[in-house]
Amino acid sequence: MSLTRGDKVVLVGAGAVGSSYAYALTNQGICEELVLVDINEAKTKADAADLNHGLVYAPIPQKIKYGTYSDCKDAAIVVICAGAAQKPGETRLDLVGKNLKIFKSIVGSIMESGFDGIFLVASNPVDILAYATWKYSGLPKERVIGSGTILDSARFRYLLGEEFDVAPTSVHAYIIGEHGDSELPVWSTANISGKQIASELSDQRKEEIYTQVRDAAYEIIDAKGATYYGIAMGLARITKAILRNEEVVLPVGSLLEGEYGHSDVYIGVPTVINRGGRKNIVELPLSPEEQEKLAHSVKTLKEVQSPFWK
Ligand code: 6V0
Repeated sequence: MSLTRGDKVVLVGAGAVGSSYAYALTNQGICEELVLVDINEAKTKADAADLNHGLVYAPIPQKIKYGTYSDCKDAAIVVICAGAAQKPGETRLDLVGKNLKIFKSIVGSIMESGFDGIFLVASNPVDILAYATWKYSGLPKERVIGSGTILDSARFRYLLGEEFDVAPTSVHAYIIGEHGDSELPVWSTANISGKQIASELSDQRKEEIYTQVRDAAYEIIDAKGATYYGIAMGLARITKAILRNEEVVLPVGSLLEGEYGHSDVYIGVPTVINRGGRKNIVELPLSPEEQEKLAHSVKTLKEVQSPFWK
């Protein structure tokens, strides 16, 4: 396993998601050094100052500053939350062309710094941009991770926790596939401390819960313009798993190379995360119906992605 050095994190794109992620990192004391990079220099410098003013109340000493791409040189992780956000009514896939251009330039600048760590990508459409980051950077697949279905699975576990009146941490259930409309719930393995839950819910209730998960982003964006706290906490969780070499299973965006019968696509699947980045993909025993839905999700992504890589 190739290990990354230190625990320096560089965040590129300190908007709603990025600054919430920075706040989560600072509060949880996940890294000792955090650099914020953004084209909006004045706002991002102010964010760095604001975070520094809270350091006396943080759990560990930390160095936080506004920086440039040259700061990526010795970073363990570069997290990308930059880019145009989803507008009301716009699907994540609509954002592709806009954000691919931005990513080519951002990833190029990061690699020019001599960066040799792990990329964590959150910008949408995240599966397509994680794939683009892997291609543009030339880094091994283990060192490019998308946020995948980390947020969708958290929403699913939260709703199931409410349904069964149990803590969401005791619900073991995954949303896999595209972070978007073709994602699917894996009901066949969903359980509370080993007890299967699919048989305890009617088909109608299962559909309602899945629809709530799938459409949560649209509802939140309609009401407050963007979603950021949930994803920020998910990104902080992935960052901690990498820096502490946790070998924990998280539903992130990983490159498939034959797993689940698919290849050449980044998609949300349970993945073991350690200091080297992504270790291996966990292949859930999907039902035939789930396999079909995953195949549809892969197809949806490839149809959008393929024209850009011919
Ligand atoms: P935002 O608040 O507009 O922030 C974007 C930030 O990126 C701004 O601060 C910009 O100045 C900055 N930026 C733009 N271009 C560049 C560039 N070339 N270099 C450096 N910085 C740049 O958007 P928000 O924070 O709400 O969303 C950011 C991204 O996260 C979007 O693509 C969202 O769709 C995506 N999300 C992903 C989620 C997930 O589950 N993966 C969840 C929510 C949002």
